[in-house]
Amino acid sequence: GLSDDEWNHVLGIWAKVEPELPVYGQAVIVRLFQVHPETQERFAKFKHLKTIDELKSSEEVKKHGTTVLTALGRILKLKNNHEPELKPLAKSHATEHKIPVKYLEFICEIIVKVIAEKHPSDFGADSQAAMRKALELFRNDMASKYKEFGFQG
Ligand code: CLN
Repeated sequence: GLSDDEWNHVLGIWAKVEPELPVYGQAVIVRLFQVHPETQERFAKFKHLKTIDELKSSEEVKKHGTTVLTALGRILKLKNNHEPELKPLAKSHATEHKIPVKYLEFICEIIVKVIAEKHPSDFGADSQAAMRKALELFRNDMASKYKEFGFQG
């Protein structure tokens, strides 16, 4: 797990992200689809969006980005006790959406980059390291739940 100090860093930066969750959510999803186009293929509802402009102007993309970051925020706020929030998410991503753990790595890296771009002065080395550690914990626990659901990820 993370130390109290590390969680303070994570939740401190998250408090700055939260008022603008749709803006961040949209930026994360658009960037993910640009950098890792194979991730977009997993979304039946986004297959029709072909260009970067279409992605950027899609209300659905914004809405989905908000959903993703809202869920992630709930998990982060539970700190080391995220199991109750994480389990249903692991279940849907393993059994319904069948999302490889590798894709979770992709999105986590992009989340860190997008926050770093938008909040350069509030997201220093210690905060970034703490956030990376929190996201790694999230991914590792997703991966072990995946296995419980019989998905190798
Ligand atoms: Fe996801 C749906 C949270 C990463 C693919 N995702 C959802 C829902 C979330 C959610 C809440 C709606 C409820 C549900 O189905 O369950 N996703 C997250 C969080 C992360 C995440 C939190 C990581 C930070 N998801 C991913 C990716 C993966 C993916 C690794 C591919 C690219 S990013 N997620 C999906 C898909 C759905 C979904 C395909 C179903 C979307 C739909 O058709 O509505």
